[in-house]
Amino acid sequence: MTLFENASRRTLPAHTIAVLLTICLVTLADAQVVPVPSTVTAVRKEGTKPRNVVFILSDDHRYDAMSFMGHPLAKTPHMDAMAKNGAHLKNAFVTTSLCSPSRASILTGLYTFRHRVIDNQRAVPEGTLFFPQYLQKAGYKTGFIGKWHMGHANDNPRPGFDYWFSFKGQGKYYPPGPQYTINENGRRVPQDGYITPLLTRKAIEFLEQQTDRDQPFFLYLSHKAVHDPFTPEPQYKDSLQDQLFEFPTSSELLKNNLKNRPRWLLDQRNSWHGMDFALHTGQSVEGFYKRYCEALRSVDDSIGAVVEQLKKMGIHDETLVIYMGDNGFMFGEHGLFDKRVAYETSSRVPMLMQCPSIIEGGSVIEQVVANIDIAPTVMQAMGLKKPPHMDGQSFFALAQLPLAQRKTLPWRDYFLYAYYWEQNYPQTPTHFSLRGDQYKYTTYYGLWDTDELFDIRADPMEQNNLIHLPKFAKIKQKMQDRLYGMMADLGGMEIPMNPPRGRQQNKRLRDRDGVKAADFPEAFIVDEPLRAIE
Ligand SMILES: [Ca+2]
Repeated sequence: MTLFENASRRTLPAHTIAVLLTICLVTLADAQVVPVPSTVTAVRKEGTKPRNVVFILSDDHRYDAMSFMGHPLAKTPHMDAMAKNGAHLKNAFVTTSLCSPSRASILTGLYTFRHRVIDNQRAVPEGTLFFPQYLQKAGYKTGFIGKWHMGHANDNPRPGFDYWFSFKGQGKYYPPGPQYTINENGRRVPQDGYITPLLTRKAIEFLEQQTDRDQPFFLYLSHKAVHDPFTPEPQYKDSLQDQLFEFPTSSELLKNNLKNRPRWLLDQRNSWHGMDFALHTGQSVEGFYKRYCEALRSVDDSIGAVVEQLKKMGIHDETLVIYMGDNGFMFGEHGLFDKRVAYETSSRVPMLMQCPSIIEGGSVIEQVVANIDIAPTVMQAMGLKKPPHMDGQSFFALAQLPLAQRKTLPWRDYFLYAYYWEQNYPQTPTHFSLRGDQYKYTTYYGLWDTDELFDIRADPMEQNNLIHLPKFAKIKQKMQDRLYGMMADLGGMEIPMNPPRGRQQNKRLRDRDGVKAADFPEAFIVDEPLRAIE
């Protein structure tokens, strides 16, 4: 019995059946890798009304730093309101946890091994297609405001946008000098003060100009915050200074490697990306975390201002608003200070969506969704078919279904993650990870080190590496086979490489055992020779 037959027998409403059928077709179309085309062809879905969409992205916002999730430091009333008025996609991930690769996946709908933006140092390869190009081709109005960050070389308008307001690379919280400028549609304009409210004002201006109700619009508002150097807006600065903070249990310093941790992980603790030498400063992770949450307040205000503007324009209920972070961030988890790795706190992101006319308030979506799904989702909401070359799947229809139907839908059962080593930050190796609903397997490629297997249901903080236990050998093998099978099916069996560019951060603090490398995992150590040769 097909899903559609199943749905028909229960005499579901016509709208629900249409949604289910759409998901079936989308899922079936994902069977093989289709090359990226050389031209943009926007194909409209018959009988659908294009919807306006606002996509708000923040930088390095970790999945749990929202007050409705009970976070001890974050204050996010507007994110909380989005969750209440719409859906919280509680299992949202990025396929590579790093600014440029994740942004490239959002804009292309492709895994990193296909778009090949593997670091933050350079522009996208020639021939890259961004999904707003399809929206523009369909006659919709598109705007990009904020951080682009694929390459530091220039801030010129990129294809797919009618309105452009952006800066080179990471951008700046405050203009570094009077000569500093931002690119507004090819014109140089000064940065007027602290960045987050400035980007918000530009977003509101863009929305105000969308007065033609027959021309749908797409706004991509991409915040610079809350990337380091964590710099709050003056009204929020030091507001969390006296708040109590506890380090996560996984930050405990281990004196040996009896727990079979990867050597690279133990070494990374004393590095630019480790809690003992964070960003090569002597500062505490606690102070960094508080400033990060203070800077997040302005991003939250920005969401509130955008939602308020949609209300003013009378289009609040029918406009789809999506909020997400480009990657997670660790403040002491596993002894680390950054993202890049496949651990949950790094690869999970916050994601919220609202569209009150079709999405029930307070919905919680359990399905694993990802950055590669944004392009198909926005395209579906705007009445366009997903181009066949994209890896992601639309979750727009998923969010509209009642919980009971949502649970029976075909959806991805395993989530694939990839990170590629770069010389700038040599402490994080190339690795591939597969996350199922119970087990997560991660392999570190090209290192003499231990892989990891976690039961993420029983051990969500990934503290007990099961990979060397004989009773998990079959599960490890199954996960490994599935990982390489998926990589082969999706076109990921070649490792993308770049020549080195930019500074290398490879220093360690001597007085924190900096001259010593970590112990080998206990499972690698034997006391007697293993073989005798005659
Ligand atoms: Ca980022």
